[in-house]
Amino acid sequence: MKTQHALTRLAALLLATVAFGATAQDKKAVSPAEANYQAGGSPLVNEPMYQSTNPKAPPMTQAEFDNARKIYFERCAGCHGVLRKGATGKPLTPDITLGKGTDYLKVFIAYGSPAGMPNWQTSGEMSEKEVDLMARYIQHDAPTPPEFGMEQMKTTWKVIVPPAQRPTKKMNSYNIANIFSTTLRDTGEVALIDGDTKQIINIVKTGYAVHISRTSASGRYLFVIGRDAKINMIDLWMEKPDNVAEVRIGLEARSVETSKYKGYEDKLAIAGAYWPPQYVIMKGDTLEPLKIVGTRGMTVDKQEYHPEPRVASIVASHYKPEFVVNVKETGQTLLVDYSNVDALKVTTIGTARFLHDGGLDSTGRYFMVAANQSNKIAAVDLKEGKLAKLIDVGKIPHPGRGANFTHPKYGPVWSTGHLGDETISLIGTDPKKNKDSAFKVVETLKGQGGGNLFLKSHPKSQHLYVDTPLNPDPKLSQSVAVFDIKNLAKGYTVLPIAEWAGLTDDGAKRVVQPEYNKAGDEVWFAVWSAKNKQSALVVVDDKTLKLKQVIKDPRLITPTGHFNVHNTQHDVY
Ligand code: DHE
Repeated sequence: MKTQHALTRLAALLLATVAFGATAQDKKAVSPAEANYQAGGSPLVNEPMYQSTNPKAPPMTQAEFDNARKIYFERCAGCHGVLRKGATGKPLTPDITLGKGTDYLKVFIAYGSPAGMPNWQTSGEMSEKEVDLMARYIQHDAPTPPEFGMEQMKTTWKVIVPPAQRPTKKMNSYNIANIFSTTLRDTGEVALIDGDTKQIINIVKTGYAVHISRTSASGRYLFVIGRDAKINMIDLWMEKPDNVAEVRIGLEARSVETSKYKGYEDKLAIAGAYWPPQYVIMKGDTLEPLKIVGTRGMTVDKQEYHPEPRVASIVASHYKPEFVVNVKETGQTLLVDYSNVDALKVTTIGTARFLHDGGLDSTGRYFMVAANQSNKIAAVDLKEGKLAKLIDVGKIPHPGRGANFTHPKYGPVWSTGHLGDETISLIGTDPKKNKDSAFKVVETLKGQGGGNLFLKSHPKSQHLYVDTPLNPDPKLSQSVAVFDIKNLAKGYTVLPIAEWAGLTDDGAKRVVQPEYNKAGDEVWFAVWSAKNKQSALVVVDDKTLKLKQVIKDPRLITPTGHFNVHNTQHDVY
């Protein structure tokens, strides 16, 4: 029985690799952690969609179709795309799947593939019945979620406190530059925490699973965006900081930013959607949507049309009145000149697929963005408006916004860790004084292991902190590595952050995202447990690398990202 099982699996793997036309990129093994990271649930699961039955496909009842669609948007859309036309995973359209047939597809779904398809049935995540359901579902035409244009946006737009009724000066005694906005992922809230006293100021209702928080140029407003594309605008001058405006800019999204160029401070906001593929420019004081721009278009390499290129990271340039908008599936970085929203000028810079997260170098001139499935970092020159260099790095770079520091030998560097290996790539960013090192990997550090998501340093710190929340070994996912930037050859020190949190519940306790306070002498970490388990924030003294404080509160449910107002406002990282 065992041998038969092993043979079936082998056959399945061979078939799977050959039949879906493996490319160079496919040959790399993908860990379950990486696959699960990409396969995060999509809010599109709740959208009504028309069932288009394909007469050539195996029959399904309406109930079966709805159930399969739900599973698809919960588990599969993140990689295979909303329209199943392929994203970081393979296309699964009927022209391909019908020829394979149900039996073949069942094997593929059940056992996975070395190209990164998870083994849904043998891992216990799907039952045999569900695998059969999915094998039939993907032979039917993909249902298309609705578009989301100006009319729909306007119906979701609310100005809770109009600008004229807002305070004219700061009405509280908080040191607002040192407030932290912490995502409470599964409750659809952010916690505003006083960085000085470590007390919770307010728990603010937001969209579901807020992805990032960004501060306006003046430092007064905080913008957060949920996975469901709902933006909340929080006024930090209020006696108790809270929402003053909200809008939904699509059905699924990850990025929001505000105008930072001189003369445009706090004037505009922008957000990018995963679905529909579009970005939206809004008024900076009310979130009134002004302009929607679609991102459907051609890929940078094969110059093929892509029907759903998702908007990944967005950052505001300090050099020009421009937003830097990174389009994932096409591998195009757009410099959107917002000086005249009615006549938008967009510079399209071909970088590489699939663009994800990134940040500015220490001068703010270069935007360093990860093309994660290409294993590259693109350095985009925001002064000249062109690509400075494409740089090969490790496997699946994942910098967050990256970490800037001065390397003792190579001068200013920007660094990224990797989801797919244990390395940290240090890239020179100073073409003036350190020309030979500019836009090259000048040194590769070895961290604790793969599964890194974020790393951070600070101009006032001597340290570089690297997390590994997606490493399958709990010892690694519950701790962080710290490098002494003056003595990188010494290797790293491990800080047992989850252990320091002293949580009595068992569970994941993933340690995620180092974030400095304003002074740069403390580093905060989230200890992220399941919704029904206790979580915490752990504050480390940056000088001594000793535990400074643990913040626990029953309201701190599933904390993930946390953003210091000052550091986010000034792009200090
Ligand atoms: Fe993120 C940044 C997309 C999974 C926490 N994440 C980003 C950005 C993008 C993105 C495009 C850059 C935004 C910007 O700078 O404008 N993230 C995605 C996904 O598509 C992915 C892989 C799967 C998904 O379904 O969402 C994904 N991300 C996660 C997580 O599982 C994390 C750990 C928890 C969560 O919220 O689901 C997570 N992502 C974060 C955080 C940042 C982020 C904390 C901001 C980092 C920073 O320092 O700026």
